[in-house]
Amino acid sequence: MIQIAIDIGASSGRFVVGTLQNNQLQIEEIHRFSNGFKEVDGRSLWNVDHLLQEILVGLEKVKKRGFHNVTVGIDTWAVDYVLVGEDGERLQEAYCYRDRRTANTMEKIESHLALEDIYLKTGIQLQNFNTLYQLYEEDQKLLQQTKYVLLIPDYLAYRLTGVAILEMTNASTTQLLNPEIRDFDENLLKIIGLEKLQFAPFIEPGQVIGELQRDQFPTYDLPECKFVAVASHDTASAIAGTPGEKEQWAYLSSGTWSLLGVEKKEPIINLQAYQDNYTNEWGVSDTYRFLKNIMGMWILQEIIRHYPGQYTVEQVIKEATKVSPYLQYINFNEERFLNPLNMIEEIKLYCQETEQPIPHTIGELAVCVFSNLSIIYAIEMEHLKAITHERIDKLHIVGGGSKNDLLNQMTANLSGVTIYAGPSEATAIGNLLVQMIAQGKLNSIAEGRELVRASFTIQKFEPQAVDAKEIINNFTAVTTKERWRV
Ligand code: LFR
Repeated sequence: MIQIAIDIGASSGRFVVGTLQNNQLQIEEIHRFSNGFKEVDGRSLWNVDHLLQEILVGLEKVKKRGFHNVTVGIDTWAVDYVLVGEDGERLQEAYCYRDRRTANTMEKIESHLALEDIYLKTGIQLQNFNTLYQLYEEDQKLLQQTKYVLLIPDYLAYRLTGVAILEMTNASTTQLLNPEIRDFDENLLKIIGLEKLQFAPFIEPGQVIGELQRDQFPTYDLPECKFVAVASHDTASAIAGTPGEKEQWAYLSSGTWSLLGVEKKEPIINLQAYQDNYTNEWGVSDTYRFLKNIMGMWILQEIIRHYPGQYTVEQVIKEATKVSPYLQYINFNEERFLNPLNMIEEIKLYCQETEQPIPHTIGELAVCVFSNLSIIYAIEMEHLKAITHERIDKLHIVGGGSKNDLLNQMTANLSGVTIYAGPSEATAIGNLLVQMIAQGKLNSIAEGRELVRASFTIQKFEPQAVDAKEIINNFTAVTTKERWRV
């Protein structure tokens, strides 16, 4: 039986077929579609019906390609959900985590439980978009009618198979679970007014969810599909598909977000991790991803959006190579860059407020983004080392952002570690590996990672001499709020 990964990111989704040939993993993309949230009456919403339709179109293509019997795994971004009623129907539109309704929710929740205690209970970073805060803002009437709160990939699988589950890796990002008991924290559930029964039964990556209910979709010519739970959180899949070997490597999953961290056997939940806002998301094979969310290619995607049809990412990177780097220092991890009305204006405003040169051209804007991302990566590598007390010799960059040679080199220079870039399709690959383990084609993630090393080109970037210290000091000086005029 052949394996198909359905990997849906914030800006696009893809179907990737994976086969093992001569001890190599071959992947082929057979369907791609767009995704993105839309602003509707001041709310940021996903179109989950569109995703479902594209999945059906993709499955038809699978059959047309001659694959009549397949296993399928779905992964998407984390934290967002759909409320489903007693009749199995969707009760509301799916909010995007960038929606502004949770801007002040953490302050409100603090009256129930100190943020520090929420962190110590869950080990999950405090981000106002976590499911916990989103559900806190949800309509209470709807919550009472809710049979299941289903995370996005679980909802899609539910519509296709009729089976409701809660996949563990993604479940951890809700900030409702306690790793000590590996179950819901009753106190947190009470705060949002939900019962544990309103979440579907847990499932681990590798377990079977159910069969595609082909009779429910009579207008589509569909293959026989067995839906397998993968690491349905895209970042969990990406790290499963990262070709790290043994110890002492960090990863940077570079897409809409930049997720920088290390893989651990145990979570690290202490004051320092809390203060630096590091998370402990659950991974495959009982691992934890100790990582930091860094605003990533989202910033660039938003800039490019203002030049409709004019530039591809590759062209923008080329423009950026023509401009001097490190002319502005901007902390892109500030809340104001999460979903500004106009990213370019927000960047310019920041530069104006901090009395720095204002970038104008697409090349200037892009190099400004890459400069500051490379600085933030370097700073976070230091934080990682300090919190984990580990040496880190290598940084594996995977995901679409790993194709950016300019940023890869800048990151190597500032962090002083060797970068191993690729594969760019690590998420789909991680999704496939879990299915292959479930099918008995592979024995473990370690074996899967070996396969990735043997199958894909990984590009190496050695650090070149730059005055990283001075650049980082300048960044810290400018991004310290007290220095601002406002
Ligand atoms: C990346 C990602 C991150 C998560 C963010 C929001 O696609 O899944 O891991 O923090 O999206 O869900």
